[in-house]
Amino acid sequence: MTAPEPLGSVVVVIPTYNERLNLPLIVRRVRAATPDADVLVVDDNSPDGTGELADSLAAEDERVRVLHRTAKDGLGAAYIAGFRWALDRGYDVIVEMDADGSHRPEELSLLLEALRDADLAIGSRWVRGGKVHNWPMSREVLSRGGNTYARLMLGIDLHDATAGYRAFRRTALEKIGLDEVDSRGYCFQIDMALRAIRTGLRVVEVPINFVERELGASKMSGNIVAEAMWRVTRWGIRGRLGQKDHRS
Ligand SMILES: Nc1nc2c(ncn2[C@@H]2O[C@H](COP(=O)(O)OP(=O)(O)OP(=O)(O)O)[C@@H](O)[C@H]2O)c(=O)[nH]1
Ligand SMILES: [Mg+2]
Repeated sequence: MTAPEPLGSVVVVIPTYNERLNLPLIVRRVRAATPDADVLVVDDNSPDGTGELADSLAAEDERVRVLHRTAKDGLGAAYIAGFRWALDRGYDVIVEMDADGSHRPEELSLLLEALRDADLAIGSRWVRGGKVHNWPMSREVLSRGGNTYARLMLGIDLHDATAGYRAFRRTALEKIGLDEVDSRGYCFQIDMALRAIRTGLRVVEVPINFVERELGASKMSGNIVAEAMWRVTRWGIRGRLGQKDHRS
């Protein structure tokens, strides 16, 4: 048996918009759980001062970095900016993680382990062993329903295509190509998963414990759900018409 290939340098990208209460907690947990990983906070000029708080965390810890953007432009755009930053600096593994504690840093090692045999590891709520904690039934119905719709519409074998806890190999992001991705809300996650699968990358789902945020406000909105619905519908129809390129 050959030894598993080393994964290399890791950066955890954390997008923030008004996460002042959560940011110090999540950064501390990431640093404790994976001391060798760097952290990049991508802040969209949060009115509550999250960006300045991120700067002070970065001043205390050289492994913490901050990317400031000028205005709220959606989760997808923030991640794309963070991915570009990470690729430019040569990181081998790029992780997506919410700031609100829903994605437990203590489970990051599970994703990184799974990435040894994959190009993209997705922390999944809806595979055997996956769990959600403190979610109202309405959110569970929305997430399960959205995932079932995406699976049937797009013909992909993923149970949690909207999950936002992910680890990519840099080569995966390079192959996917970030220039054409313009999904804004959590549809961004479906978009990236679909592109990964259609590019022929190895995608695995890892069961996680997803914990509903306790502090701060959700950014989920009707617009975000609507964007996901119309984009998935359009990609599904294009796929059926044989147009593999699902660019919007
Ligand atoms: N930079 C940036 N971050 C964002 C933006 N929208 C959301 N985020 C961050 O993305 C992460 C996920 O956002 P949430 O509001 O938790 O959305 P969600 O997890 O789908 O919704 P909940 O389950 O209700 O928490 C959090 O860290 C947010 O601060 C944005 O426009 N820009
Ligand atoms: Mg959340």
